[in-house]
Amino acid sequence: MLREALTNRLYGNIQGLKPNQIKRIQHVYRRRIPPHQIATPELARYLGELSQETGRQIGVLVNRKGQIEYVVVGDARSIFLPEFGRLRAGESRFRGLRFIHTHLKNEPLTRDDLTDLSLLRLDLVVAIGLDDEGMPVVSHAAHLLPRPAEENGNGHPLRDADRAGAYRFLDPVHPSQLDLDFLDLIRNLEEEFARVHGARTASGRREKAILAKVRTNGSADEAEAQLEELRELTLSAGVDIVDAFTQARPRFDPKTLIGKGKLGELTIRATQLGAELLIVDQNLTPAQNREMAAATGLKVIDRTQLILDIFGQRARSRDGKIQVELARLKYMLPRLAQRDDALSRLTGGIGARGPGETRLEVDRRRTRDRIARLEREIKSLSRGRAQRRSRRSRRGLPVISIVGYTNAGKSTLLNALTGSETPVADRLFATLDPASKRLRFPREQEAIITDTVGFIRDLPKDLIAAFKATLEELAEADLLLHVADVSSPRFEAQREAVERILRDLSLDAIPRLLVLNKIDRADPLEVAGEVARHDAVPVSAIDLTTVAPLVERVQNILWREAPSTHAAEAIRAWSSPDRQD
Ligand SMILES: Nc1nc2c(ncn2[C@@H]2O[C@H](COP(=O)(O)OP(=O)(O)OP(=O)(O)O)[C@@H](O)[C@H]2O)c(=O)[nH]1
Ligand SMILES: [Mg+2]
Repeated sequence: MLREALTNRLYGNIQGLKPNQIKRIQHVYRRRIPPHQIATPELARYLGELSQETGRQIGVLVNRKGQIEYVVVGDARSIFLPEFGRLRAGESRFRGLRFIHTHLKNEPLTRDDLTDLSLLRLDLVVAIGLDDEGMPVVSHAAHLLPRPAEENGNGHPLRDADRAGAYRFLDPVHPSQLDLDFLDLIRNLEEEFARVHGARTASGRREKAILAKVRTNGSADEAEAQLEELRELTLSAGVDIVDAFTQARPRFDPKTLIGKGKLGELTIRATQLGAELLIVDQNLTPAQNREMAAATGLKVIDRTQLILDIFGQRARSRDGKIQVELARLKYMLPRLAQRDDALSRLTGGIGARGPGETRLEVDRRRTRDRIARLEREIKSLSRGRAQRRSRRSRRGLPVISIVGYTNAGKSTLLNALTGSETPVADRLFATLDPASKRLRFPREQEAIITDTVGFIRDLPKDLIAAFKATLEELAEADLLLHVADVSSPRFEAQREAVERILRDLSLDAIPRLLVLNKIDRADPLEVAGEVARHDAVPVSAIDLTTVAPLVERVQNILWREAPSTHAAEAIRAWSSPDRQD
């Protein structure tokens, strides 16, 4: 029975076709396939005939009712599917569309066919191989698999994506013998996908991520170390990692950072492992983020957003919350401005419409208003802190600020020095709010010692701006204790990153002392080398017996062995020449 065609719009390469050919290709929309069948021999013949005549591949996207939703024209060797919304790759359902198209030279499924299958999560991809007369001779078909296949079958060469075991090839048969029950097949597959993913999500509701890093220059070791840091950041954000990889490329792909083939592979992995997040070790432009999300169906998170998320989870005090929110809004704003066309592009062609322009205008204006308000609050915050500082400096106590890479042991050291119990944790950015404590030295001397938020390589600039109030505190310090984890394989890179940030914040004029922490876990020879190289002090902040030399050294710096507090005053003035008190 014929039904009214949904549309007669043709997609793809229709230039140069004769009006009569266009009309006959449009007639393909009138065909219908019984739901249990993959394709009918009649449809195969008709597509073959049109392909033969035009010298172009012709394809159809068929829904589960057997209706043809799209008719697409390619060229002699390839065909491009129209842009339609991607599904979220974490889902266990497929697209609900299968792609059936002709191959003029009876080629087997191509790499592009298989990429479309996985990227678009098609139900099935079918190539109808034609002979020289345009008669269908064989159909090649493949579908996705929920887990790596043991065998590949059918003599198809193994490629990377195959090794990931992403799809199964059906036996090539003549189109009239494609008698597999399509609906049965797809239902079983979807159930299996759901089982695999369900079993994994049942263990907890944490999100799952695949990590990716693109290496354009620098060594493989360095890239590996950076990926390791991304791992720690991800875990600190409370996200599970199901896979991670680096890709070496001469340069970033300007649109999607990662190459198209790799993205396809990654989407397959995400589907198999039930991941819904893709976390990349680069900072993405809003456009790149959009492209990558569209290409993979995954939520894409860049390094800045990951760090912002961690900060968001950690912020406890009012100050901390305001600062983090400001940073997040600033990060969001340009992305918000892009959202309308992103959505309309993503939903284009499938009917659903994105939110209207007005709604987004409102969102943007509200965001800007809120940013302005938060900035005012932060200004007043800064003033409050400045007042507190000046009260403190009237009391004449020198200020020591602990700085250093996140997780270096800053808070642990503060606790060890002052006998306090600032929370400590083996995760990144455990401390967000600076805590100030009194530190009593043996010779009746006193100082204020402050713990700060940890630093990290490529600290997002919005975050630095937002944490200005906190970081300003550092400018008033008489001594910066730079705590570094000497047991880390990334010690040198971390030490340098901190030095760079101090320079960027114009804090490098303040006297500072490098403290090599976690010596209990480090090689003593290496520690000795670093001590000599940087005139540093070794400690193990978890072992109180190791901190005495540090206390001694600090005391000597602040008071230059002079026993009176008057001298301390003098030295404080000496040690930070540009303070205006
Ligand atoms: N083995 C060993 N572990 C240490 C030492 N110092 C700190 N740690 C551990 O390192 C982890 C991080 O310590 P924190 O004091 O929270 O580090 P932090 O520099 O304040 O980190 P953030 O606040 O997250 O920037 C904790 O698990 C500490 O117990 C040490 O000397 N030796
Ligand atoms: Mg801390």
